[in-house]
Amino acid sequence: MRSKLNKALLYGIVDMGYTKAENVEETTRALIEGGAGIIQLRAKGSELPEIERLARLVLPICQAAGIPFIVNDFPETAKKVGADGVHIGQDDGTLEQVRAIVGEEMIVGRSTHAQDQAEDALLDGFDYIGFGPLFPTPTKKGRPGIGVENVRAVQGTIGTRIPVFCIGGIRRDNLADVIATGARRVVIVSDLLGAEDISAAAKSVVDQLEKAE
Ligand code: 3NM
Repeated sequence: MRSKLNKALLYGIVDMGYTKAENVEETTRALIEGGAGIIQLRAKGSELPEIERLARLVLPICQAAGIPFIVNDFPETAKKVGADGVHIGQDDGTLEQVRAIVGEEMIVGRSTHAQDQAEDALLDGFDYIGFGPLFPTPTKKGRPGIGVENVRAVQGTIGTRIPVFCIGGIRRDNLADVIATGARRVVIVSDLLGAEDISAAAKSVVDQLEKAE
């Protein structure tokens, strides 16, 4: 699955803040149909049994499409359901601690919010990073945007070793600007999940990212 991860330009998140539980499968399919190369389930505030239930709905759709399925925040749950990976934040412990739970094969990604954190994540051995939030975003309230100044440097030094997914406040209408600052892979949550046609919206993002390569 690490080779599949390396191919992903658009990282799709099925975020339960924007998706009704009954629409989880439909949303997952639409993101994948639009070209998302990796999918994460993000269910902040949900109880673990519910996260596990949702993960078991999303996983087979990703498996059928042959793309990695990542669980946000919960290594035990990721392992239990047979996900391809887990994503953790800066305060969620070390890679070693996560590997002790999920083993060596699973993809482990890290949120980073500054260039030094991104460099640390590479040195630690994380499989990919999120880098952001570039701009303030309703999806992660209370965090200032870090701006785009360091995107080119992070993409050039770290993004040539492991995938760097820029995140936070990226939308179809500012994607061209973000690409112009050096971003080559992105996570887009609210703009895609709020789109009338999620699949078409995702496809337009992937088309732009492919042209940037
Ligand atoms: N993590 P949207 S920003 C989930 O910087 C998340 O680590 C971030 O959502 C980080 O595309 C973010 O709606 C929210 O802005 C991204």
